[in-house]
Amino acid sequence: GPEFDWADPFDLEGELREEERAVRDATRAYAQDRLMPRVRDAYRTESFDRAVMTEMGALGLLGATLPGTYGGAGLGYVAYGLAAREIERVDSGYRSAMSVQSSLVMRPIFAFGDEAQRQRWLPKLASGETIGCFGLTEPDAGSDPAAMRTWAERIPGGYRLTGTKTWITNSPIADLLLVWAKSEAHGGAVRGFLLERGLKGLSTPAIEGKLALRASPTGEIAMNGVEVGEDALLPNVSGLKGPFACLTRARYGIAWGVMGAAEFCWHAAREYALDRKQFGRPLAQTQLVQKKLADMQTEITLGLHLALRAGRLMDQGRLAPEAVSLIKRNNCGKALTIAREARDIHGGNGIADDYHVMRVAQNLEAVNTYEGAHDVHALILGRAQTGLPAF
Ligand code: TGC
Ligand code: FAD
Repeated sequence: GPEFDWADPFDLEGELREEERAVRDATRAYAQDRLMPRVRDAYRTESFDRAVMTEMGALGLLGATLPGTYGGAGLGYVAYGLAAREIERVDSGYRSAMSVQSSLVMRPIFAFGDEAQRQRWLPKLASGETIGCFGLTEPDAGSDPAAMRTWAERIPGGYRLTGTKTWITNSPIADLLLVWAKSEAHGGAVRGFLLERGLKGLSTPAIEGKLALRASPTGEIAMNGVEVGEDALLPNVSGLKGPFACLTRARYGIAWGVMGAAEFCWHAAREYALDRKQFGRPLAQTQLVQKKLADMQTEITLGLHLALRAGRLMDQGRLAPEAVSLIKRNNCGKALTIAREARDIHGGNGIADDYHVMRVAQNLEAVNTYEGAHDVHALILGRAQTGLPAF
């Protein structure tokens, strides 16, 4: 009869194309050889090695789905998802860096920028020489970005921006800050502006003391009358659908990424339970632990296969944003539960960073909140099936 592969029960591998497997293998080798040895200390000391960006750039992981003309690798969405899974198998913060640069900075410049903006920014973002960030969230506008207050006043030849963005991945180290603001010249509509570090009135203080995603810098973008020219405006999108369209792609990548984090925890818990003996037998030979491992295997298998289906649909332009909400929500929630269980199976050792599982669980707390909190995605799905917005 057919053999059961406990690690891949429904043959995900067999559904992948050769070039997708090649991207996955190259990313896995990089992540395990270069990121894994750095992550414990990076997390301890809250430090992010800028070289990670140029390394990812050299591998073609930044803006990977964009065409080669702008430095992209022209990959499909399944390959992009597989790469996110491999990077996040090490740390959600490294996947954050890849997601933000690719889906939240390069994609909008490609889709909504003019040719001059594309040529000026995309190749250097693709190589990782330039680091970008995405400023949507504000202190009083998180789940509800429509409540944003950042204002772009019309001035001769350009705009003057005033406001504060917060919880912005990579803002403290970004060279290029994509900021969404309500624009006086456009009847108060939300528009995207490209701000360069060094502008007068612009600062990016770091948020200190995070207990999640410590290997990923997070900060504010404070704009105190920052003046920019007309060429800072992204000309080809108006309204919240601009930032939301970027979020759809980033959320898709997260749905894959968190499954990598969950797989790390599952495999670590299984190995630990096989090695660790209490009451005269391995922990793995107890019913409670076996049930936990079976639940992990089941949820990861379901989550990965749905992520693959999502990627195929996205490549065909057939994946609706609501479907992305479903998979972002479910995969993040399930990954978080799995990471907490894996931490528990590790006993006291589970709280030590050498065992990694608690770092992964802490990270997933944040991933379950950013890019649309778990419950907010439930409300998106509730609206989609009842027609009634309950936000
Ligand atoms: P709503 O009326 O629903 O939509 C306004 C306009 O936008 C369109 N739209 C979308 N378009 C494309 N893709 C999507 N996903 C879209 N979602 C909505 C919509 O059709 C409409 O267009 P139009 O032409 O009619 O104007 O707006 P709402 O204000 O009612 O929205 C409610 C809600 C909850 C869905 C939305 O505000 C939301 O998604 N909130 C969550 C906020 C969020 O996700 N923030 C993320 C910030 S970035 C981040 O966290 C990065 S972390 C990255 C990392 O480090 O990896
Ligand atoms: P709130 O909106 O205040 O929500 C708090 C709680 O209330 C959540 O549980 C939520 O589900 C719940 N809630 C909210 N509204 C409702 C409702 N109507 N009904 C029921 N429950 C509700 N933003 C960016 O723009 N760019 C970035 O790069 C970025 N990076 C981030 C990195 C990190 C590490 C973190 C933690 C956040 C980042 N964010 C970023 C911000 C992130 O998108 C927001 O934190 C998120 O959207 C939630 O907003 P909030 O924190 O204001 O929470």
